[in-house]
Parts: sequence; structure tokens; C-alpha cells
Amino acid sequence: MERSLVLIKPDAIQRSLAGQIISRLERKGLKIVAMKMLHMDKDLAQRHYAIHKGKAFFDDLVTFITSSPLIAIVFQGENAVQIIRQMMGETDPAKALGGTIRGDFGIDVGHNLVHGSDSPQNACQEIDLFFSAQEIFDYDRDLDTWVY
Ligand code: DAT
Ligand code: MG
Repeated sequence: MERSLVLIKPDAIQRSLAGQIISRLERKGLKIVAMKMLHMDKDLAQRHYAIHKGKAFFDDLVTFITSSPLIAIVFQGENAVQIIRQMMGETDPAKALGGTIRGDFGIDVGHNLVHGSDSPQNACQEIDLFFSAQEIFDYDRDLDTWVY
């Protein structure tokens, strides 16, 4: 079953939107298999966003993501990566459709509330950065007979 790394970013925590964002993903039918709160340090931020190194916004992105605690979650489900990307909306909240997390709650690209992996392969790498194997839970939910 596919997994995606979701970060409830510092702006979402500061704005008390964590519960609403997690709730949307949970109600969709996605299963939480790992979750922790942490304050990302510069080293972890640079590794997580390594693909963006050298871009004009990279330093601001690292400063923002390390500015305050966040919540890291692994969601599991069929097509979890694509489903979460759709529910997040476009990177720039100004362009994100209503009904998406960024479209409903954000204005500025530098404060777009949530991260979700962009491919199953990147999801595996990102999950490894944040969680050990023992921190990821393998369990059954009775309701999955009604989700699938
Ligand atoms: P996404 O988070 O939708 O996967 P991304 O991987 O292209 O987007 O970029 C990572 C983060 O960097 C994004 O969530 C917000 C920030 N960012 C991206 N493009 C930006 C830009 N043009 N100006 C400022 N910040 C930007
Ligand atoms: Mg990305």
C-alpha cells in the first residue's frame, strides 16, 4: 500500500489549523501510520529540500521550515501520493482551487501550510528522513472494508 510523507508546516501549527488539515486527510479514508511533532533543524531541512538547493527561494524556505515546530505524518492508502497532492492544491495558494487545503487556508507561496510527497519513490526517501522503521505502525482498521 502506498505511503506519503505529510508535513503540517509551522504556519499551520501557528494558525491552529493542524487539526483541520489532518482531519481532511483522515476523513478521506487515508490511514495514519506514523506521526510526530518536531522542530526541524537546518541539516534536516536542507536534506528534505535538497532538490531545491540553488533556487532563489531556498534560503527563505529553510528559514521558514525551521522557524517553529511542525508535525510530520505518514499517511497510507491506495494512490496516497496523488490523492494528497490533489487535496493540498497547487504550490502557490493564490492559484490553488477552493476546496483544497492551500486554496482554502493560504495566500502566500512561502506559507502554504502543508507538504506532501510528489512521487512514491520520493515518499520512501522522505519518510526515511523523518521516521525509523519502528516508528511506522502496521495495523488493521475495521473501516477499511468500507473504504475499499
Ligand atoms: P510543493 O510543496 O507543492 O511540492 P515545491 O516542491 O516546488 O512545491 O517547493 C517546495 C516549497 O518551496 C513550496 O511548498 C513552497 C516553496 N516554494 C516553491 N516555489 C516557491 C517560490 N517561487 N517562491 C517562494 N517559495 C517557493
Ligand atoms: Mg515538492
